[in-house]
Formats: sequence, C-alpha cells, structure tokens
Amino acid sequence: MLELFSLIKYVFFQIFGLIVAVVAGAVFVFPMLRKLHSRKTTILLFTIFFGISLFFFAPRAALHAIQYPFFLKTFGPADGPALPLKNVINFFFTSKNIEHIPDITRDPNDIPPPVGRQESQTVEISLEAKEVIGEMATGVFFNYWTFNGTVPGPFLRVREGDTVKLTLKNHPSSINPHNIDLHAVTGPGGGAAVTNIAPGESKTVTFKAINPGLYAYHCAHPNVAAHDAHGMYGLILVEPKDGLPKVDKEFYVMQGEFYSTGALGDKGLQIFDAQKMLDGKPEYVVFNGRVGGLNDKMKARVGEKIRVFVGNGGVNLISSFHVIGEIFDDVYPEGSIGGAMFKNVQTTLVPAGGAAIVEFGTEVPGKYIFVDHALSRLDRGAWGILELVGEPNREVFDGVFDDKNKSSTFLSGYCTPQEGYIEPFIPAASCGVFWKVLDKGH
Ligand SMILES: [Cu+2]
Repeated sequence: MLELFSLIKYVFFQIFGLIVAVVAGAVFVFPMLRKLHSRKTTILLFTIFFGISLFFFAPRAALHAIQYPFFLKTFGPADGPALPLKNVINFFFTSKNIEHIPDITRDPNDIPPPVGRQESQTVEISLEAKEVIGEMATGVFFNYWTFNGTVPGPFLRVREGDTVKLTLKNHPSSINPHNIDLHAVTGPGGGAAVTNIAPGESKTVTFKAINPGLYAYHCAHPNVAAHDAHGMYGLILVEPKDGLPKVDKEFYVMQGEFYSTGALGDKGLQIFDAQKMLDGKPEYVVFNGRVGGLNDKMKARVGEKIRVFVGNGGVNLISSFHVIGEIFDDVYPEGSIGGAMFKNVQTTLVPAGGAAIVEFGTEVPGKYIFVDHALSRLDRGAWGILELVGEPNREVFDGVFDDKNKSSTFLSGYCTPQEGYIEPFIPAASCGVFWKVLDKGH
C-alpha cells in the first residue's frame, strides 16, 4: 500500500495538481478578476500569466510524449530515459503480480568454480530478465530490473575458445522489453541486436569467447542507461586457456547507482528519476544492489588468498575500488587477462561498464571494508565488510583497540548495528551513521 501511495504521490498528484490548478483558476480567479476589474484588465492579466508560462515552458519544449517526467527532452540515438506513462500506469495496476524479493543482493560467494577444462566446448547458459521489487535499505523499496532476480545477475564463467549459447527469457510479468549486451562478445550490440525480447519472449545468441578477461554484461534496450540504472548488469569471466592461478576464496562484487525521486533514506517505493540520472546525481551508490548487501556474507581465514571480481554497472560513476587495511598484491587492471599486471596497488579504477580483478593475501584478523574511495559515496551505501578471523599477527600489525572509540572497536569487531551506535563519526564507514539513517534494524 505504501508503494502504491508513493506512485500516486509522484505521478498522479502531479497530473491532478495541474488539472486542479487550471480548473480552480478558471472557476474562481476569472470571475473574481471580472468582478474587481474590467474585461480589459482581466484579459491583460491573463495574457501576462500566459506569457510567463510560455517563457518558462517553451525552452523545455512542448510535452515531449506521454511520459514521466513530462518535459524531458534528450538526444540519444533511441528513446530517452523518461518512463512512458502507459508503463507507469501498467505498473500501478499490475504491481500485485510483481515478485517481491526478500534480498535483492547477489551473494558475493555465488561464483561458479573454475572451469578446469583443457579443451573448448559449447556452453549453454540461460538467463531471465525479471522486474521485481526489492529493498534498497530498510523500508526503502525499488522497482529493480534484473537478470534472474538479483543485482548483479549471475556470475558467468567460461573458457577462452568456448562457444557460448546464451538464451535470454523475459518473464511474462515484465512491463518492459529487455536484451543483453555482453562485453565478452564480438558482434553487433554485443548480443543486444539479436536478443530484444518482449515480456514472455525468449531469444538465443551464440558467440565464441575469443578474448580472455573479466567482462561486464548488461541490458542494452533503449533507454540503455535507464535499464542499467534499474540494476540490469553482471559479470562474465572468460578464463584463459590454462585458467587463473588458484586462490582460496573468490568474491563477486559489483557497484551500481540508483536514482530515485525521493531523497536518500526516504521510505516507500522509490520512483526512478530520469533527470537525476542525466545529471549523474544518484541517491544510492551500492555494492550488489543494496545498502549493506555484502555484509555478513564475506568471511575468510587469515592466511587465505583472496580474489575479488569487481564490476561496475554504472551508469555514470567510475569506482575507485579500495579495501581499507589491505593492499592488492596483484591487480588485473580493467579486468584484462594476459597483459601487464599491477603489483602492490592501494586503489584501482573500475570504469562504468568495466571490471577489475584484485588479489590479496591475508595476514591480520579484523574487519576490512570494501569501499569506493570517492568516500562521500559511503554515505550513499558504497561499502561492505570482509571479516577475517584468525590469530593476531603482532609482527605485521600491533596496537591496542580503544574501547571508547567506535571506529576502533568496529574494525576490531566489537561494534555491531544491534549495539545501536548512532552518532556519525570518522571514518564514516563504521557502524553508526549508516545503520541509523539507512538500515535501522538490519
Ligand atoms: Cu532491460
């Protein structure tokens, strides 16, 4: 009910507000003016009003289409990011059929094992475009468009030289058409050109994985940015012929931005804000689809070697990926495999629609926070905790955790959201401000 109210608030109130204003103006203002002033003055006043209206609205063009927002005019090669009003109304009437996902996050541990083959083969993959409702933070809901019901979509893993036969279905409850563009594909649209599907349809693209690397995939149906900004992305790893070196743990992390009409922390179903997307001003910047999505999921033992497949669904920001308290021993920059690698890196760039692979050994127990080191984004949700358990290693790291300092106790593992620390403090990555504002009761 709260969700429907949000829709009414933002879309229908706007329309009805306009109608009410016009009717009220005609019914009340005109006779009032007629009573107080002559016909000539009335016409003059209305002309002034009409002129001012033209002054404000003419530069924004006439009503571009029956869409929300009404006046958004863009110059992309296809449809703009405004939502067709018929889809908004359709959503309003079919929202009961849309699946509510309890946890929109793709588990960062959910990665297929290494391919482990010495020869190429044909790999069949099936994905489903699915529009669902999920929780961004406690009480904050989004209409996510997904691959297989989570953000990001499944981690796909094939071998260099494999032939991939990928079938994409669009769930019958979808309102929008979708497709898939995999950056591992060599061919028109990365597959998008042959996988446009209406709700209920399914199509197949077959491609040869020629180049090893870690690649993003995403929906490229117009408006591409709008589809991506709803959560339609994931990663595909094309392993080199001999595979990647063995590690102990692999994690799957993907950053993304979400643009809502409501401000950060506003409760209820959030309406997509096309203008904020064009302006590159997201309300939420998160890992794996929601605030706190990675927390309580990434755990390892001291001594284990860790590999993180990091992607960025965008659509506007470049991620400055960093793990607080760790140094990346090895980085496959931009997800490139087979080229020059970076050694001993603090922060690595993950471009929009791009990826990186980072690897690090673990020496000291504690909590290690994955962040986008454009640090104000932490307050929008871009952080997640890796917990390392093991014996203290005082040769590598020594000191006393200060029980009175929340950031100190948090990183040592004492501070939990349940304990209710609520004041903001430095570093903001710690438990206080986020739990209070975004995730109370998490
Ligand atoms: Cu799509």
